[in-house]
Amino acid sequence: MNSLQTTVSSFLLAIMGASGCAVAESPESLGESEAALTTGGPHLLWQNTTTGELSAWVLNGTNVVDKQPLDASGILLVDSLRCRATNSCFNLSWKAVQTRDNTILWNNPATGQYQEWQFDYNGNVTRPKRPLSWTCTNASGCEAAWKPIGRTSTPGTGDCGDLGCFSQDGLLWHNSTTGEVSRWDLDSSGTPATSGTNVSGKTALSWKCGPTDGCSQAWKPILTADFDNDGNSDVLWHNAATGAVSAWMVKGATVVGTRELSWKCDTASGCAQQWKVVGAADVNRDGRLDLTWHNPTTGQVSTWLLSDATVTGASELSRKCDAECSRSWKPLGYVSFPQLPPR
Ligand SMILES: [Ca+2]
Ligand SMILES: [Ca+2]
Repeated sequence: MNSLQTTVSSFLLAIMGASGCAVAESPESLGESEAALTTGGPHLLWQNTTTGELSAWVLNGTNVVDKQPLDASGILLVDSLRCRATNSCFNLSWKAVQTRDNTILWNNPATGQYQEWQFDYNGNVTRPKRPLSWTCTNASGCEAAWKPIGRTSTPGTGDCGDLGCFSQDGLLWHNSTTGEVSRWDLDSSGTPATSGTNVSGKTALSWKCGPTDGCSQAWKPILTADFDNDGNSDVLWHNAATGAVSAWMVKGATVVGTRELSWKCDTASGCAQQWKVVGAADVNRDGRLDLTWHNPTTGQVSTWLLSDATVTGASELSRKCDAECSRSWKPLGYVSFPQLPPR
């Protein structure tokens, strides 16, 4: 057995060793003492694809301490918002693109719209933002050609004023036919409901991943996250054939290099078929991003703990979402709850 196989096998052993079974039951309210645990994060957000219900596993490191329901009652009076947790519109119309901090970005493929929710310390959705000013529709050919990868941040540059440089938000896309990786730049001016919803333009990254060099056949973009904590969101890719998981390290719109993780998840070992990336967050709270996977068959949720590109070990959550659970629930990604207000 070569070192690669050893690495894959030891990963599988590490994440498959635990036993036990639990499903994501209906959400429960948290007591006051438990509520204190819900501030900050990361916590793992799930969606019931039948009912649309949202529920978070509240994490204390790798221990799941309770669930926090996401109650969308705060938005029920907003007639224009066609997706809410009290009906089944999620699986019919709107699909989650990415969670980040206390936000969820949704896409309606029928209209090509993208819209963000913000929620408060109780998980109530308080601020459904206006849909982004650009759409990516089927009619225009955009939806077939371009897939959203995730939200991005880019540090501000130039004369930033007395308050310092604000980061520029964006939404990154990949066109697997042309190879282009391009960002919608989001204008952060305006009211809280409109800030970040005006697409001011688009910016192509300096590297492409298309079919001419074999890239887009082998590599799929997984998510965006800032792996080196420099304020620029990086792009994580997975090659299921080789198992390689590698990030494009980004500065502004320039890809300055790659960072390949020391562990792999390939097809030959069965890993790539069984495990799907859930999200990147600092699960063990050591200041470095980690990468979390879910196995819908066994229910395990396991995290590669990262130190730069080195995977230092795997850490499995205390709760599982197995095959029965996975028929209804799917992980959307990590969220964090804002701090409780002062009393
Ligand atoms: Ca970065
Ligand atoms: Ca970490």
